[in-house]
Amino acid sequence: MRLLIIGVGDCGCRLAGEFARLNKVARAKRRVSIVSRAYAINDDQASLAALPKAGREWLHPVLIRSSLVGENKSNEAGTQHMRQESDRVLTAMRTGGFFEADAFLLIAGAAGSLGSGGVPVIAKLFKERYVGKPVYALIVLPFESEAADPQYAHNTATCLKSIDKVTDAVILVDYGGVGTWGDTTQVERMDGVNKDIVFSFYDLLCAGEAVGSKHVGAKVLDAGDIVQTLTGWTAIGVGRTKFRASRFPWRKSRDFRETGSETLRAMEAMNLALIRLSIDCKLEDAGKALYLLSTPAKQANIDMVKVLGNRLREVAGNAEIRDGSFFGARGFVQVTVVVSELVYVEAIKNYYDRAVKSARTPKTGEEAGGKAERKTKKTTKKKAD
Ligand SMILES: Nc1nc2c(ncn2[C@@H]2O[C@H](COP(=O)(O)OP(=O)(O)O)[C@@H](O)[C@H]2O)c(=O)[nH]1
Ligand SMILES: [Mg+2]
Repeated sequence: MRLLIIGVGDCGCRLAGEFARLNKVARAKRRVSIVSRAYAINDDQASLAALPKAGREWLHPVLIRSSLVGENKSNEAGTQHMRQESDRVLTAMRTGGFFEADAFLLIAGAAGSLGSGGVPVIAKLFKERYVGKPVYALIVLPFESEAADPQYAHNTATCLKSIDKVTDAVILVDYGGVGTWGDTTQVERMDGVNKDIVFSFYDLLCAGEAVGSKHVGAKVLDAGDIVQTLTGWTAIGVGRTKFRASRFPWRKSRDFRETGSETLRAMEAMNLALIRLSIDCKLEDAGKALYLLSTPAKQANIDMVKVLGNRLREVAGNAEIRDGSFFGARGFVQVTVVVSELVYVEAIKNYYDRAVKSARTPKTGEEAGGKAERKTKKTTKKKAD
């Protein structure tokens, strides 16, 4: 699957940069292209200039005017600002990447202002302009240490409320306890977190693009399968386990014990993927799910796929499940799991509750979210006229 990436605000731009970098890796190592173009939209020139160099061929920074509201760090200020700048943004995006993409992925940190408020505005514009192409969002929830800040809680709640209505799916990422904003190693840690977030998409995006190459597994998981799966609140996770070196490497066929232990490894990888899902959720609630097995071609066996399927059906009993395999691994087995159409996500409810309770915020998350939503509707309607 090939994505057109649009990162908004500091968090969104850094992740867009990571996607561009990952595309470079995919092209070099697997000879596939997974990002048609990555746009990084920000009002902060220094932040755009600091984006990594690797993958710059696919990364297009879009500098918008800095916000007139100045120090207002609310989601609403971000929404308003993006509405004013939306023409500039759309013009800057004329450089393309639209036609080749199977879907759009908009990225932002939920607790900020420009990304949090701006992504729903762009999502709505895209939904109206590019009918038929799915619009997805990747939303990063604040760190545990930030969540106590009423402004952050309010922004997060408002962002979640409005993004849900204007996209086909929202992939939530909650790194909970990782790092604290403001400490000295933060930039490095953030970099690591960003790499982890983006890497979880690597196999998933490559699998369907590798058609006709040595990477094709027994069953291809392509863009159509991913589009069928991604619906509403979504979590993604990746698990990897190493294969032990064969005791008899000269033998062509491996005995049942070896095959059995390899299948066990695949199972461990899936369990890891489930533990590492990007957001805590009730798996039994999921309406859709998929798993992708990535192994070295030599170690692939039919049992693995079957065993993994049984395991996922066990934990996500109500989900419509899709699967595929892919020979992208060397010396290890890697499993990607996506669970989608989640009905209840504890973290979302917590943010709604927190925003409502928070005394310092001028409005409750719900009111503000609804208002932002109505305003967006009005402006886009005006534009359409
Ligand atoms: N994972 C991750 N989170 C980030 C990054 N930069 C900022 N954040 C988080 O995003 C939120 C602030 O959003 P930010 O992007 O700075 O605001 P904006 O520029 O107004 O959109 C906070 O919760 C930050 O911890 C990043 O590079 N990676
Ligand atoms: Mg910013």
